[in-house]
Amino acid sequence: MFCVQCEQTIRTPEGNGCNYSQGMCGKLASTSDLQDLLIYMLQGVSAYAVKAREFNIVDGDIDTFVPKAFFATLTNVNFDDERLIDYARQAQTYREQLKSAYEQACKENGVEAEVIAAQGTLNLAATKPELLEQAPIALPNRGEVHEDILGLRLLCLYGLKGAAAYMEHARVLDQTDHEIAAEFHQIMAFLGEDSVDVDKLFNTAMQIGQLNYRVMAMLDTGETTAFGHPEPTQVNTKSVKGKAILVSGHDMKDLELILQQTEGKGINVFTHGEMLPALAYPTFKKYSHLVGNYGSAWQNQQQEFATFPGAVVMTSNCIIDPNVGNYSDRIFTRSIVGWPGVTHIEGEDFSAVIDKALELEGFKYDEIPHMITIGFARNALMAAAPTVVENVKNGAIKNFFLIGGCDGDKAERSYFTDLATSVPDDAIILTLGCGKYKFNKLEFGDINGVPRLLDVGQCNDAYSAIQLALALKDIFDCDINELPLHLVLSWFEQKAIVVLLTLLSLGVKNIRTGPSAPGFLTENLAKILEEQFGLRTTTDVATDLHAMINKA
Ligand code: SF4
Ligand code: SF3
Repeated sequence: MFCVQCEQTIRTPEGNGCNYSQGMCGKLASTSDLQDLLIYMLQGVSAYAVKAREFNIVDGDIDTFVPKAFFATLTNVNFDDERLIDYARQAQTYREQLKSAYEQACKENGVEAEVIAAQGTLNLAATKPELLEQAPIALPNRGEVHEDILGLRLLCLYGLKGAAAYMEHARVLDQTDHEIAAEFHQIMAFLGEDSVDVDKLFNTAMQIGQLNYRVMAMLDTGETTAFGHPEPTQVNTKSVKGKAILVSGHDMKDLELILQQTEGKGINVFTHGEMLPALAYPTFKKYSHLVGNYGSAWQNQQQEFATFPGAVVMTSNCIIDPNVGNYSDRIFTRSIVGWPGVTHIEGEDFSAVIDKALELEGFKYDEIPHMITIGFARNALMAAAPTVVENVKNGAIKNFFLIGGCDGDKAERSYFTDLATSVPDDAIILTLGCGKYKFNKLEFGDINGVPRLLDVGQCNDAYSAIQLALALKDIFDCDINELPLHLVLSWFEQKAIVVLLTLLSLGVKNIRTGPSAPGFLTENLAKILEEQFGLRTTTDVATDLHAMINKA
Protein backbone atom coordinates (compact mmCIF):
# COMPACT_ATOMS: atom_id res chain seq x y z
CA MET A 1 0.00 0.00 0.00
CA PHE A 2 1.16 3.50 -0.79
CA CYS A 3 -1.23 6.43 -0.66
CA VAL A 4 -0.36 10.07 -0.06
CA GLN A 5 -3.39 11.71 -1.61
CA CYS A 6 -4.97 13.48 1.33
CA GLU A 7 -4.09 15.89 4.06
CA GLN A 8 -4.19 13.31 6.85
CA THR A 9 -1.52 11.12 5.23
CA ILE A 10 1.10 9.68 7.56
CA ARG A 11 4.20 11.90 7.69
CA THR A 12 7.53 10.58 8.96
CA PRO A 13 11.13 11.81 8.63
CA GLU A 14 11.68 8.88 6.22
CA GLY A 15 8.95 10.12 3.91
CA ASN A 16 5.24 10.82 3.66
CA GLY A 17 2.46 8.41 2.79
CA CYS A 18 0.22 5.77 4.27
CA ASN A 19 2.17 2.60 3.58
CA TYR A 20 1.39 0.23 6.42
CA SER A 21 -1.57 -2.09 6.80
CA GLN A 22 -4.14 0.72 6.94
CA GLY A 23 -4.33 4.39 6.03
CA MET A 24 -5.25 7.14 8.46
CA CYS A 25 -8.69 7.24 6.83
CA GLY A 26 -9.28 3.61 7.73
CA LYS A 27 -8.60 2.36 4.20
CA LEU A 28 -7.11 -1.12 4.42
CA ALA A 29 -3.97 -1.96 2.46
CA SER A 30 -5.99 -4.40 0.34
CA THR A 31 -8.52 -1.70 -0.57
CA SER A 32 -5.77 0.75 -1.43
CA ASP A 33 -4.01 -1.84 -3.62
CA LEU A 34 -7.25 -2.67 -5.42
CA GLN A 35 -7.85 1.04 -6.02
CA ASP A 36 -4.39 1.31 -7.57
CA LEU A 37 -5.09 -1.70 -9.73
CA LEU A 38 -8.35 -0.10 -10.80
CA ILE A 39 -6.57 3.12 -11.76
CA TYR A 40 -4.02 1.08 -13.71
CA MET A 41 -6.79 -0.64 -15.65
CA LEU A 42 -8.56 2.69 -16.27
CA GLN A 43 -5.34 4.07 -17.72
CA GLY A 44 -5.39 1.14 -20.15
CA VAL A 45 -8.97 1.97 -21.14
CA SER A 46 -8.02 5.61 -21.67
CA ALA A 47 -4.95 4.68 -23.73
CA TYR A 48 -7.16 2.72 -26.12
CA ALA A 49 -9.86 5.40 -26.01
CA VAL A 50 -7.23 7.82 -27.32
CA LYS A 51 -6.18 5.39 -30.07
CA ALA A 52 -9.78 4.60 -31.03
CA ARG A 53 -10.53 8.30 -31.40
CA GLU A 54 -7.99 8.43 -34.24
CA PHE A 55 -10.69 6.57 -36.19
CA ASN A 56 -13.59 8.49 -34.67
CA ILE A 57 -14.52 5.52 -32.53
CA VAL A 58 -16.12 7.01 -29.42
CA ASP A 59 -18.17 5.15 -26.84
CA GLY A 60 -20.23 7.35 -24.53
CA ASP A 61 -20.66 4.61 -21.91
CA ILE A 62 -16.91 4.14 -21.66
CA ASP A 63 -16.35 7.91 -21.54
CA THR A 64 -18.58 8.16 -18.49
CA PHE A 65 -17.38 4.95 -16.86
CA VAL A 66 -13.72 5.93 -16.58
CA PRO A 67 -14.12 9.16 -14.55
CA LYS A 68 -16.86 7.58 -12.47
CA ALA A 69 -14.76 4.56 -11.51
CA PHE A 70 -11.75 6.84 -10.94
CA PHE A 71 -13.91 8.86 -8.52
CA ALA A 72 -14.32 5.67 -6.46
CA THR A 73 -10.63 5.97 -5.52
CA LEU A 74 -10.92 9.49 -4.08
CA THR A 75 -10.42 9.85 -0.33
CA ASN A 76 -13.34 8.59 1.79
CA VAL A 77 -15.46 7.40 -1.13
CA ASN A 78 -15.37 3.65 -1.59
CA PHE A 79 -14.05 1.12 0.89
CA ASP A 80 -15.85 -1.86 -0.64
CA ASP A 81 -13.32 -4.25 -2.20
CA GLU A 82 -15.90 -6.23 -4.13
CA ARG A 83 -17.22 -3.14 -5.88
CA LEU A 84 -13.69 -1.99 -6.66
CA ILE A 85 -12.95 -5.39 -8.20
CA ASP A 86 -16.13 -5.16 -10.27
CA TYR A 87 -15.06 -1.74 -11.57
CA ALA A 88 -11.63 -3.12 -12.48
CA ARG A 89 -13.16 -6.07 -14.35
CA GLN A 90 -15.52 -3.74 -16.16
CA ALA A 91 -12.50 -1.65 -17.12
CA GLN A 92 -10.82 -4.69 -18.63
CA THR A 93 -13.95 -5.50 -20.66
CA TYR A 94 -14.15 -1.93 -21.94
CA ARG A 95 -10.44 -1.85 -22.74
CA GLU A 96 -10.71 -5.02 -24.80
CA GLN A 97 -13.76 -3.62 -26.58
CA LEU A 98 -11.90 -0.45 -27.58
CA LYS A 99 -8.77 -2.38 -28.43
CA SER A 100 -10.52 -4.67 -30.89
CA ALA A 101 -12.45 -1.79 -32.45
CA TYR A 102 -9.17 0.10 -32.85
CA GLU A 103 -7.33 -2.90 -34.29
CA GLN A 104 -10.17 -3.57 -36.69
CA ALA A 105 -10.13 0.06 -37.86
CA CYS A 106 -6.36 -0.12 -38.34
CA LYS A 107 -6.80 -3.24 -40.47
CA GLU A 108 -9.48 -1.63 -42.59
CA ASN A 109 -7.29 1.41 -43.13
CA GLY A 110 -4.16 -0.61 -43.87
CA VAL A 111 -2.15 0.75 -40.94
CA GLU A 112 -0.33 -1.15 -38.29
CA ALA A 113 -2.05 -1.08 -34.90
CA GLU A 114 0.02 0.22 -32.02
CA VAL A 115 0.38 -2.14 -29.10
CA ILE A 116 0.00 -0.55 -25.69
CA ALA A 117 2.05 -2.40 -23.13
CA ALA A 118 1.46 -2.68 -19.36
CA GLN A 119 -1.93 -1.02 -18.72
CA GLY A 120 -2.96 -1.98 -22.25
CA THR A 121 -2.33 -5.70 -21.76
CA LEU A 122 -2.63 -6.66 -18.10
CA ASN A 123 -5.25 -9.34 -17.59
CA LEU A 124 -6.80 -9.39 -14.16
CA ALA A 125 -6.49 -12.57 -12.12
CA ALA A 126 -9.55 -14.55 -11.07
CA THR A 127 -9.50 -14.19 -7.29
CA LYS A 128 -8.96 -11.37 -4.82
CA PRO A 129 -5.73 -12.85 -3.34
CA GLU A 130 -4.34 -13.16 -6.86
CA LEU A 131 -5.40 -9.62 -7.73
CA LEU A 132 -3.57 -8.39 -4.65
CA GLU A 133 -0.48 -10.21 -5.89
CA GLN A 134 -0.79 -8.33 -9.18
CA ALA A 135 -1.30 -4.97 -7.47
CA PRO A 136 2.34 -3.92 -6.82
CA ILE A 137 2.86 -3.08 -10.51
CA ALA A 138 0.12 -0.49 -10.10
CA LEU A 139 1.44 1.31 -7.01
CA PRO A 140 1.59 5.06 -7.61
CA ASN A 141 5.26 5.10 -6.46
CA ARG A 142 6.20 2.13 -8.63
CA GLY A 143 9.74 1.86 -10.00
CA GLU A 144 12.84 3.87 -9.16
CA VAL A 145 11.81 7.47 -9.47
CA HIS A 146 13.20 10.79 -8.26
CA GLU A 147 10.99 12.20 -5.51
CA ASP A 148 10.33 15.43 -7.40
CA ILE A 149 9.14 13.54 -10.47
CA LEU A 150 6.95 11.36 -8.28
CA GLY A 151 5.54 14.47 -6.59
CA LEU A 152 4.66 16.00 -9.97
CA ARG A 153 3.09 12.78 -11.21
CA LEU A 154 0.98 12.60 -8.07
CA LEU A 155 -0.02 16.25 -8.34
CA CYS A 156 -1.38 15.38 -11.79
CA LEU A 157 -2.93 12.06 -10.78
CA TYR A 158 -4.70 13.45 -7.74
CA GLY A 159 -5.71 16.62 -9.57
CA LEU A 160 -7.21 14.61 -12.41
CA LYS A 161 -9.04 12.49 -9.84
CA GLY A 162 -10.71 15.64 -8.52
CA ALA A 163 -11.69 16.65 -12.06
CA ALA A 164 -13.06 13.14 -12.65
CA ALA A 165 -15.28 13.51 -9.58
CA TYR A 166 -16.72 16.76 -10.92
CA MET A 167 -17.22 15.16 -14.35
CA GLU A 168 -19.31 12.48 -12.70
CA HIS A 169 -21.33 15.06 -10.72
CA ALA A 170 -22.02 16.85 -14.03
CA ARG A 171 -22.86 13.59 -15.81
CA VAL A 172 -25.53 12.81 -13.24
CA LEU A 173 -27.16 16.06 -14.39
CA ASP A 174 -26.90 15.04 -18.07
CA GLN A 175 -23.88 17.20 -18.75
CA THR A 176 -21.14 15.53 -20.76
CA ASP A 177 -18.76 16.89 -23.35
CA HIS A 178 -16.89 14.93 -26.03
CA GLU A 179 -13.91 17.26 -26.01
CA ILE A 180 -13.57 17.12 -22.24
CA ALA A 181 -13.82 13.32 -22.37
CA ALA A 182 -11.14 13.15 -25.09
CA GLU A 183 -8.77 15.38 -23.15
CA PHE A 184 -9.43 13.46 -19.94
CA HIS A 185 -8.50 10.17 -21.65
CA GLN A 186 -5.38 11.75 -23.14
CA ILE A 187 -4.17 12.90 -19.71
CA MET A 188 -5.16 9.64 -18.01
CA ALA A 189 -3.24 7.66 -20.65
CA PHE A 190 -0.24 9.98 -20.36
CA LEU A 191 -0.13 9.48 -16.59
CA GLY A 192 0.00 5.74 -17.22
CA GLU A 193 3.23 6.22 -19.15
CA ASP A 194 5.21 7.13 -16.02
CA SER A 195 6.78 10.15 -17.67
CA VAL A 196 10.01 11.57 -16.26
CA ASP A 197 9.69 14.78 -18.28
CA VAL A 198 9.43 17.57 -15.69
CA ASP A 199 8.18 20.21 -18.13
CA LYS A 200 5.58 17.90 -19.60
CA LEU A 201 4.35 16.89 -16.16
CA PHE A 202 4.22 20.48 -15.01
CA ASN A 203 2.33 21.53 -18.14
CA THR A 204 -0.03 18.60 -17.61
CA ALA A 205 -0.81 19.87 -14.11
CA MET A 206 -1.79 23.22 -15.64
CA GLN A 207 -3.74 21.45 -18.39
CA ILE A 208 -5.70 19.57 -15.70
CA GLY A 209 -6.45 22.91 -14.03
CA GLN A 210 -7.77 24.33 -17.32
CA LEU A 211 -9.75 21.18 -18.03
CA ASN A 212 -11.32 21.37 -14.60
CA TYR A 213 -12.35 24.97 -15.19
CA ARG A 214 -14.44 23.72 -18.12
CA VAL A 215 -15.73 20.80 -16.03
CA MET A 216 -16.81 23.16 -13.22
CA ALA A 217 -18.55 25.38 -15.80
CA MET A 218 -20.33 22.30 -17.14
CA LEU A 219 -21.38 21.30 -13.63
CA ASP A 220 -22.60 24.83 -12.94
CA THR A 221 -24.73 24.61 -16.09
CA GLY A 222 -26.05 21.22 -14.98
CA GLU A 223 -27.02 22.42 -11.54
CA THR A 224 -28.54 25.74 -12.58
CA THR A 225 -30.42 24.17 -15.50
CA ALA A 226 -31.84 21.44 -13.29
CA PHE A 227 -32.54 23.43 -10.14
CA GLY A 228 -32.43 27.16 -11.04
CA HIS A 229 -30.00 29.75 -9.70
CA PRO A 230 -29.33 29.80 -5.95
CA GLU A 231 -30.84 32.79 -4.15
CA PRO A 232 -29.87 34.23 -0.76
CA THR A 233 -31.79 32.03 1.67
CA GLN A 234 -32.25 31.70 5.41
CA VAL A 235 -31.71 28.14 6.56
CA ASN A 236 -32.54 26.53 9.90
CA THR A 237 -29.69 24.48 11.36
CA LYS A 238 -31.61 22.96 14.27
CA SER A 239 -33.70 19.83 14.48
CA VAL A 240 -37.40 19.72 13.65
CA LYS A 241 -39.85 17.27 15.23
CA GLY A 242 -40.77 14.22 13.17
CA LYS A 243 -39.41 11.29 11.15
CA ALA A 244 -36.22 12.21 9.37
CA ILE A 245 -33.84 11.55 6.48
CA LEU A 246 -30.42 13.16 6.27
CA VAL A 247 -28.81 13.61 2.85
CA SER A 248 -25.07 14.24 2.64
CA GLY A 249 -22.53 14.61 -0.16
CA HIS A 250 -22.62 16.63 -3.37
CA ASP A 251 -25.24 15.00 -5.65
CA MET A 252 -28.35 17.18 -5.54
CA LYS A 253 -30.15 14.93 -8.05
CA ASP A 254 -30.40 12.33 -5.29
CA LEU A 255 -31.84 14.92 -2.94
CA GLU A 256 -34.49 15.74 -5.53
CA LEU A 257 -35.45 12.07 -5.93
CA ILE A 258 -35.67 11.65 -2.16
CA LEU A 259 -37.83 14.76 -1.82
CA GLN A 260 -40.17 13.60 -4.57
CA GLN A 261 -40.50 10.15 -3.04
CA THR A 262 -41.05 11.38 0.53
CA GLU A 263 -43.76 13.90 -0.35
CA GLY A 264 -46.83 13.41 1.84
CA LYS A 265 -45.18 10.66 3.87
CA GLY A 266 -44.64 12.70 7.03
CA ILE A 267 -40.85 12.60 6.78
CA ASN A 268 -38.65 15.67 7.15
CA VAL A 269 -35.55 15.84 5.00
CA PHE A 270 -32.37 17.56 6.18
CA THR A 271 -29.16 18.36 4.32
CA HIS A 272 -25.73 17.60 5.73
CA GLY A 273 -22.19 18.65 4.82
CA GLU A 274 -21.82 19.61 1.15
CA MET A 275 -25.56 19.22 0.53
CA LEU A 276 -26.33 22.43 2.48
CA PRO A 277 -26.16 24.72 -0.61
CA ALA A 278 -29.11 22.81 -2.16
CA LEU A 279 -31.43 24.70 0.19
CA ALA A 280 -30.81 27.88 -1.80
CA TYR A 281 -31.95 26.50 -5.19
CA PRO A 282 -35.50 27.41 -6.31
CA THR A 283 -36.35 23.79 -7.12
CA PHE A 284 -35.69 22.65 -3.58
CA LYS A 285 -37.59 25.51 -2.00
CA LYS A 286 -40.78 23.99 -3.39
CA TYR A 287 -40.52 21.14 -0.90
CA SER A 288 -41.85 22.17 2.50
CA HIS A 289 -40.58 18.92 4.05
CA LEU A 290 -36.99 19.94 3.24
CA VAL A 291 -36.66 21.59 6.63
CA GLY A 292 -33.02 22.61 7.00
CA ASN A 293 -29.48 21.50 7.60
CA TYR A 294 -28.39 19.16 10.36
CA GLY A 295 -24.84 18.86 11.62
CA SER A 296 -21.68 20.11 10.03
CA ALA A 297 -18.79 18.78 7.95
CA TRP A 298 -17.90 15.17 7.14
CA GLN A 299 -15.35 14.60 9.91
CA ASN A 300 -18.06 14.97 12.57
CA GLN A 301 -20.37 12.36 11.04
CA GLN A 302 -19.57 9.60 13.49
CA GLN A 303 -21.10 11.72 16.26
CA GLU A 304 -23.75 13.50 14.17
CA PHE A 305 -25.09 10.45 12.31
CA ALA A 306 -25.01 8.42 15.53
CA THR A 307 -27.37 10.91 17.17
CA PHE A 308 -29.54 11.54 14.10
CA PRO A 309 -32.77 9.62 14.73
CA GLY A 310 -33.44 8.70 11.12
CA ALA A 311 -32.01 7.31 7.87
CA VAL A 312 -28.86 8.77 6.29
CA VAL A 313 -27.92 8.82 2.60
CA MET A 314 -24.34 9.38 1.46
CA THR A 315 -24.44 10.58 -2.15
CA SER A 316 -20.70 11.20 -2.60
CA ASN A 317 -17.60 11.88 -0.53
CA CYS A 318 -16.90 11.79 2.40
CA ILE A 319 -17.95 8.60 4.21
CA ILE A 320 -16.13 7.24 7.26
CA ASP A 321 -16.63 4.05 9.24
CA PRO A 322 -20.34 3.84 10.19
CA ASN A 323 -19.69 0.96 12.59
CA VAL A 324 -17.98 3.34 15.00
CA GLY A 325 -21.18 5.24 15.69
CA ASN A 326 -23.24 2.05 15.33
CA TYR A 327 -25.48 3.30 12.50
CA SER A 328 -24.39 1.04 9.63
CA ASP A 329 -27.93 -0.39 9.44
CA ARG A 330 -29.47 3.02 8.73
CA ILE A 331 -26.93 4.63 6.42
CA PHE A 332 -27.22 4.08 2.66
CA THR A 333 -24.66 4.67 -0.07
CA ARG A 334 -25.23 5.93 -3.61
CA SER A 335 -23.33 6.15 -6.85
CA ILE A 336 -19.61 5.53 -6.35
CA VAL A 337 -19.78 5.53 -2.56
CA GLY A 338 -19.31 2.20 -0.82
CA TRP A 339 -18.76 0.69 2.59
CA PRO A 340 -18.74 -3.07 3.11
CA GLY A 341 -21.98 -4.26 4.67
CA VAL A 342 -23.82 -0.97 4.07
CA THR A 343 -26.88 -1.05 1.76
CA HIS A 344 -26.08 0.46 -1.61
CA ILE A 345 -28.94 2.01 -3.57
CA GLU A 346 -28.80 1.56 -7.35
CA GLY A 347 -31.39 3.11 -9.66
CA GLU A 348 -33.89 5.74 -8.57
CA ASP A 349 -35.92 3.91 -5.93
CA PHE A 350 -35.29 5.15 -2.41
CA SER A 351 -38.03 3.11 -0.72
CA ALA A 352 -35.47 1.25 1.44
CA VAL A 353 -34.39 4.63 2.87
CA ILE A 354 -37.99 5.75 3.35
CA ASP A 355 -38.96 2.50 5.09
CA LYS A 356 -35.98 2.83 7.41
CA ALA A 357 -36.88 6.45 8.26
CA LEU A 358 -40.46 5.44 9.03
CA GLU A 359 -39.22 2.62 11.25
CA LEU A 360 -37.06 4.98 13.30
CA GLU A 361 -38.23 7.33 15.97
CA GLY A 362 -37.37 10.67 14.40
CA PHE A 363 -36.87 13.88 16.37
CA LYS A 364 -39.13 14.13 19.39
CA TYR A 365 -38.97 17.91 19.75
CA ASP A 366 -38.42 21.07 17.75
CA GLU A 367 -35.27 22.88 18.77
CA ILE A 368 -35.21 26.68 18.82
CA PRO A 369 -34.26 27.55 15.22
CA HIS A 370 -30.83 28.97 14.42
CA MET A 371 -30.84 30.57 11.01
CA ILE A 372 -27.87 31.07 8.71
CA THR A 373 -27.82 32.70 5.27
CA ILE A 374 -26.60 30.83 2.21
CA GLY A 375 -27.04 31.07 -1.56
CA PHE A 376 -24.46 33.51 -2.90
CA ALA A 377 -23.57 31.60 -6.04
CA ARG A 378 -22.88 33.17 -9.43
CA ASN A 379 -26.17 34.98 -10.12
CA ALA A 380 -26.64 36.25 -6.58
CA LEU A 381 -23.03 37.48 -6.51
CA MET A 382 -23.49 39.26 -9.83
CA ALA A 383 -26.72 40.86 -8.58
CA ALA A 384 -24.84 42.11 -5.52
CA ALA A 385 -21.84 43.26 -7.58
CA PRO A 386 -23.00 46.88 -8.24
CA THR A 387 -23.59 47.48 -4.49
CA VAL A 388 -20.29 45.82 -3.69
CA VAL A 389 -18.50 47.98 -6.26
CA GLU A 390 -20.11 51.13 -4.89
CA ASN A 391 -18.94 50.20 -1.41
CA VAL A 392 -15.44 49.49 -2.66
CA LYS A 393 -15.40 52.89 -4.37
CA ASN A 394 -16.60 54.74 -1.27
CA GLY A 395 -14.09 52.87 0.89
CA ALA A 396 -16.57 50.89 3.01
CA ILE A 397 -15.26 47.59 1.64
CA LYS A 398 -11.49 47.38 1.51
CA ASN A 399 -10.72 43.66 1.25
CA PHE A 400 -12.20 40.36 0.13
CA PHE A 401 -11.13 37.04 1.60
CA LEU A 402 -12.01 33.71 0.10
CA ILE A 403 -11.73 31.25 2.98
CA GLY A 404 -12.95 27.85 1.96
CA GLY A 405 -12.27 24.36 0.72
CA CYS A 406 -12.42 21.13 2.66
CA ASP A 407 -12.83 20.61 6.36
CA GLY A 408 -10.98 18.08 8.49
CA ASP A 409 -10.44 17.19 12.10
CA LYS A 410 -6.95 18.45 12.82
CA ALA A 411 -6.73 20.97 15.66
CA GLU A 412 -4.67 23.34 13.46
CA ARG A 413 -7.80 23.91 11.41
CA SER A 414 -8.96 26.37 14.07
CA TYR A 415 -6.73 28.66 11.97
CA PHE A 416 -9.63 29.08 9.52
CA THR A 417 -12.11 30.04 12.24
CA ASP A 418 -9.60 32.44 13.74
CA LEU A 419 -8.84 33.95 10.36
CA ALA A 420 -12.52 34.48 9.53
CA THR A 421 -13.17 36.14 12.88
CA SER A 422 -9.99 38.24 12.66
CA VAL A 423 -10.35 39.84 9.24
CA PRO A 424 -11.00 43.59 9.49
CA ASP A 425 -14.59 44.84 9.72
CA ASP A 426 -14.29 46.39 6.27
CA ALA A 427 -13.68 42.98 4.69
CA ILE A 428 -16.10 40.62 2.95
CA ILE A 429 -15.60 36.87 3.38
CA LEU A 430 -16.53 34.49 0.59
CA THR A 431 -16.67 30.84 1.56
CA LEU A 432 -17.35 27.51 -0.12
CA GLY A 433 -16.86 23.78 0.33
CA CYS A 434 -17.32 21.99 3.63
CA GLY A 435 -14.55 24.13 5.18
CA LYS A 436 -17.26 26.78 5.73
CA TYR A 437 -18.55 24.87 8.75
CA LYS A 438 -15.61 26.19 10.70
CA PHE A 439 -17.42 29.54 10.94
CA ASN A 440 -20.74 29.57 9.02
CA LYS A 441 -22.87 29.59 12.14
CA LEU A 442 -21.19 32.73 13.50
CA GLU A 443 -22.57 36.22 13.08
CA PHE A 444 -20.56 38.52 10.78
CA GLY A 445 -23.06 41.36 10.19
CA ASP A 446 -23.10 43.40 6.99
CA ILE A 447 -21.49 46.38 5.28
CA ASN A 448 -24.18 48.80 4.08
CA GLY A 449 -26.52 45.88 3.41
CA VAL A 450 -23.91 43.53 1.93
CA PRO A 451 -23.57 40.50 4.25
CA ARG A 452 -19.96 40.14 5.40
CA LEU A 453 -20.12 36.36 5.02
CA LEU A 454 -21.17 35.17 1.57
CA ASP A 455 -21.63 31.41 1.27
CA VAL A 456 -20.96 30.65 -2.39
CA GLY A 457 -21.86 26.94 -2.21
CA GLN A 458 -20.11 23.61 -2.69
CA CYS A 459 -16.40 23.28 -3.44
CA ASN A 460 -17.13 23.16 -7.19
CA ASP A 461 -18.87 26.53 -6.82
CA ALA A 462 -15.35 27.93 -6.77
CA TYR A 463 -16.49 28.51 -10.34
CA SER A 464 -18.92 31.19 -9.07
CA ALA A 465 -16.21 32.86 -6.97
CA ILE A 466 -13.95 32.94 -10.03
CA GLN A 467 -16.75 34.59 -12.03
CA LEU A 468 -17.06 37.32 -9.38
CA ALA A 469 -13.30 37.89 -9.39
CA LEU A 470 -13.29 38.12 -13.20
CA ALA A 471 -16.19 40.59 -13.12
CA LEU A 472 -14.48 42.77 -10.49
CA LYS A 473 -11.25 42.71 -12.48
CA ASP A 474 -13.15 44.01 -15.54
CA ILE A 475 -15.03 46.66 -13.56
CA PHE A 476 -11.85 47.96 -11.91
CA ASP A 477 -9.89 47.43 -15.12
CA CYS A 478 -7.00 45.67 -13.42
CA ASP A 479 -5.25 42.32 -13.28
CA ILE A 480 -6.98 39.68 -11.14
CA ASN A 481 -3.94 39.74 -8.82
CA GLU A 482 -4.31 43.49 -8.28
CA LEU A 483 -7.74 43.08 -6.70
CA PRO A 484 -7.84 43.31 -2.89
CA LEU A 485 -8.81 39.62 -2.94
CA HIS A 486 -6.99 37.10 -0.74
CA LEU A 487 -7.43 33.37 -1.14
CA VAL A 488 -6.91 30.99 1.73
CA LEU A 489 -7.83 27.43 0.86
CA SER A 490 -8.23 24.63 3.35
CA TRP A 491 -7.51 21.37 1.60
CA PHE A 492 -8.19 17.80 2.51
CA GLU A 493 -8.83 15.70 -0.58
CA GLN A 494 -8.37 15.68 -4.33
CA LYS A 495 -11.24 17.98 -5.31
CA ALA A 496 -9.40 20.74 -3.46
CA ILE A 497 -6.21 19.89 -5.34
CA VAL A 498 -7.89 20.30 -8.70
CA VAL A 499 -9.60 23.55 -7.67
CA LEU A 500 -6.15 24.83 -6.71
CA LEU A 501 -4.72 23.73 -10.08
CA THR A 502 -7.59 25.57 -11.78
CA LEU A 503 -6.83 28.78 -9.92
CA LEU A 504 -3.12 28.49 -10.69
CA SER A 505 -3.81 27.78 -14.35
CA LEU A 506 -5.97 30.92 -14.48
CA GLY A 507 -2.99 32.93 -13.26
CA VAL A 508 -4.23 33.54 -9.71
CA LYS A 509 -1.23 34.24 -7.50
CA ASN A 510 -0.36 34.34 -3.79
CA ILE A 511 -2.86 31.70 -2.70
CA ARG A 512 -2.36 30.33 0.79
CA THR A 513 -3.21 26.70 1.50
CA GLY A 514 -3.40 24.90 4.79
CA PRO A 515 -3.37 23.54 7.35
CA SER A 516 -0.29 21.79 5.92
CA ALA A 517 1.38 21.36 2.53
CA PRO A 518 0.35 18.24 0.58
CA GLY A 519 2.52 15.27 1.59
CA PHE A 520 3.40 14.52 -2.03
CA LEU A 521 4.90 17.95 -2.70
CA THR A 522 8.64 17.87 -2.12
CA GLU A 523 10.53 20.87 -0.85
CA ASN A 524 11.77 21.55 -4.37
CA LEU A 525 8.29 21.45 -5.85
CA ALA A 526 6.87 23.65 -3.11
CA LYS A 527 9.69 26.13 -3.82
CA ILE A 528 8.94 26.16 -7.55
CA LEU A 529 5.25 26.72 -6.88
CA GLU A 530 6.09 29.55 -4.52
CA GLU A 531 8.44 31.17 -7.03
CA GLN A 532 6.06 30.85 -9.96
CA PHE A 533 2.71 31.44 -8.27
CA GLY A 534 3.46 32.85 -4.83
CA LEU A 535 1.72 29.73 -3.49
CA ARG A 536 2.48 29.19 0.19
CA THR A 537 1.33 27.34 3.26
CA THR A 538 -0.58 29.15 5.98
CA THR A 539 1.48 30.22 9.02
CA ASP A 540 -0.28 32.05 11.84
CA VAL A 541 -3.32 34.26 11.49
CA ALA A 542 -1.70 37.56 12.51
CA THR A 543 1.31 37.13 10.20
CA ASP A 544 -0.78 35.95 7.26
CA LEU A 545 -3.42 38.66 7.68
CA HIS A 546 -0.79 41.37 7.82
CA ALA A 547 0.93 40.01 4.73
CA MET A 548 -2.31 39.62 2.78
CA ILE A 549 -3.66 43.06 3.53
CA ASN A 550 -0.31 44.61 2.66
CA LYS A 551 0.01 42.32 -0.39
CA ALA A 552 3.38 41.12 0.86
FE1 SF4 B 1 -3.76 7.89 3.85
FE2 SF4 B 1 -5.35 9.82 2.92
FE3 SF4 B 1 -4.65 7.79 1.37
FE4 SF4 B 1 -6.38 7.43 3.39
S1 SF4 B 1 -6.68 8.67 1.52
S2 SF4 B 1 -4.67 6.10 2.85
S3 SF4 B 1 -5.45 8.81 4.91
S4 SF4 B 1 -3.29 9.36 2.22
FE1 SF3 C 1 -15.62 18.30 1.97
FE2 SF3 C 1 -15.13 15.71 1.78
FE3 SF3 C 1 -13.52 18.28 0.45
FE4 SF3 C 1 -16.62 19.39 -1.62
S1 SF3 C 1 -17.04 16.69 1.68
S2 SF3 C 1 -15.24 19.61 0.11
S3 SF3 C 1 -13.67 17.20 2.27
